[in-house]
Amino acid sequence: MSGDMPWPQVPMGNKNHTNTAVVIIGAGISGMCTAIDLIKRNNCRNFVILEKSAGLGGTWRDNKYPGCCCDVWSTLYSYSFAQNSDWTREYPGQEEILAYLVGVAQEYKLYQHIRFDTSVEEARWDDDLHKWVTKVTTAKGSKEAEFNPEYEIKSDFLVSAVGQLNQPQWPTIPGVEEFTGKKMHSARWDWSYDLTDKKIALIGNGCTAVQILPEIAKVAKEVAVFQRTPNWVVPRLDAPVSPLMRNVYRYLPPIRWRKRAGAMDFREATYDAIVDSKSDTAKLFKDMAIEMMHTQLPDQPDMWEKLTPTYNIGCKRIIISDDYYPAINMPNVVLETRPIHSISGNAIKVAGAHGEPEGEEADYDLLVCATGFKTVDFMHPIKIIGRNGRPLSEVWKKGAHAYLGTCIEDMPNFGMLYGPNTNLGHNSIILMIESQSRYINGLIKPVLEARRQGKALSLRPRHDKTEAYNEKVQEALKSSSFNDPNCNSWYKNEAGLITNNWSGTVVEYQQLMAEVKYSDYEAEGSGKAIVQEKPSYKVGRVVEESQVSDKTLLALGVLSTAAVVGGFLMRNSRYLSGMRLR
Ligand code: NA7
Repeated sequence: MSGDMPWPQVPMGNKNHTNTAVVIIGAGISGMCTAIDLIKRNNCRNFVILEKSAGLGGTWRDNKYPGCCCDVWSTLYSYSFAQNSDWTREYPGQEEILAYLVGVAQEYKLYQHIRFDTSVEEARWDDDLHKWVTKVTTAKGSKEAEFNPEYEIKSDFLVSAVGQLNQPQWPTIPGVEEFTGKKMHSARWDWSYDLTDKKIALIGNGCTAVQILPEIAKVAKEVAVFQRTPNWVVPRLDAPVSPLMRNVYRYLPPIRWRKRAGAMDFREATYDAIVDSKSDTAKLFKDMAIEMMHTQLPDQPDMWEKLTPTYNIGCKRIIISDDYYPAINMPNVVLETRPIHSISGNAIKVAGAHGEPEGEEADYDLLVCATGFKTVDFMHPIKIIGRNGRPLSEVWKKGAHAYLGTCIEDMPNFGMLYGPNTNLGHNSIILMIESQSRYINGLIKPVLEARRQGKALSLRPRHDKTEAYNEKVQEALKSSSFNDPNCNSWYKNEAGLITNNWSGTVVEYQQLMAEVKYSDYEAEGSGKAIVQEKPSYKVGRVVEESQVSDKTLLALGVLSTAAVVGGFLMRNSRYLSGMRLR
């Protein structure tokens, strides 16, 4: 396998099973993007992707509950360099997204780099070697585990691509662990369980629960939805994409680009609605939400009261759905807004105004916990130990933070994707991930060069730069809707610090990430002259917003139609001339 390619083009072979240039943790959208950029931008195939699951796709493999789909338009939900013309709906479903990711992995020959069923337990920076030492275990019951249950891999660079929505959060309700019926977390769905005619308790009413309810209510005998806090729900306006339009997007790329740029423009324009409760767009979204609720639940003021939030729109993730309220209105669905007191056996007891058990307890066959993820415990449960043996938990004792949401002080040669303060409430996360992947690859470049020269180089973000950056982000977030004290959300940690969301638009972030300034980093090792001689490196940004007028795109559309038709005629000229002869 090692072949005769020079390093770092040579992929890891058997002999280098435990020694590589780059370790990437996670084979989801972020890990795949970083790997593709390593190949394209650094001409590097000397890397390994460690994946805990038995397949790739990350969150799109984990989350396969009924109705699972993305709340970002399909037109924006693909890599900019691998745009998908084949989405069958305006909002893509989980199975289609997973199939798309598998296709991309095949196209870039990523499978040869992925070690499935391989879980990272710990990664420790070795100050003497200038390398990360990553400890992995292989899944119990796998063939690998029979002879190689755990081992270590040394690498020059470490990338965390484990995402923010990775570890399921189970509710802390007394008795939930002992529930005697069937119990599932939304991110661990058991499709072998038949829902037909079952009595189902659905805990939660976030984005996930809202997608699950309409599907399970179709077949269940009864569904009780346990809502703790109401959410703002706006229309989704989903629709199929016809085969004709899919062909148009495939063969006339300018039309696809126009659609994508339009979606980007619209999504960026909704930024105000999310962060500024006094903005016109926030008011527009609120009005839309209320109008839809009143239309879909006509003449039900009691329900309107239960379902209308008292906090700013955007404070929690805005839910996009056309079918949640109609599902709530079904005769076999009950909305329960009293808190859950406890669970015993397969029964749920609710609580009255003072926390005391109230009313009859009800029995359920199935308990669905659509209760989200451990979002503020970034990289949980992996132990990361940096320079001078400093654990990440100590760096983050006041809350997760990173330089540009990507690099962490005292963690040399380390980058993370979808890290602290990089989540969005208004646009596609893939846009942020691509920026981070480019940036991280800009950091990896001199590290690879140093090793190629037989030297070592470590880069870690400067403390003052990290502090100044995060102060600025937190200052901007203070006045945003995310900070509304009237709501709790997965964007904040227990102390109320917003650790998950970015404070600006996507374009602002992309601009910030378009250049790697090595002077923002402490450089150490025999190869440090490499970055001293070239203090910065432009990685650029993917420009997704509209740049050209509709007229120009129309002209491009006409040209590409001519090119397609011309190509067709040339390819078939013999056949066509044969036709003429006959
Ligand atoms: P979320 O958005 O974290 O929602 C979790 C839901 O579970 C939310 O409605 C919570 O109520 C509810 N919850 C959590 N614990 C309890 C208890 N103990 N009792 C009742 N209800 C509870 O997770 P999702 O999976 O829906 O979405 C996560 C992201 O995935 C989403 O934003 C998209 O980006 C994709 P609360 O509102 O906290 O009162």
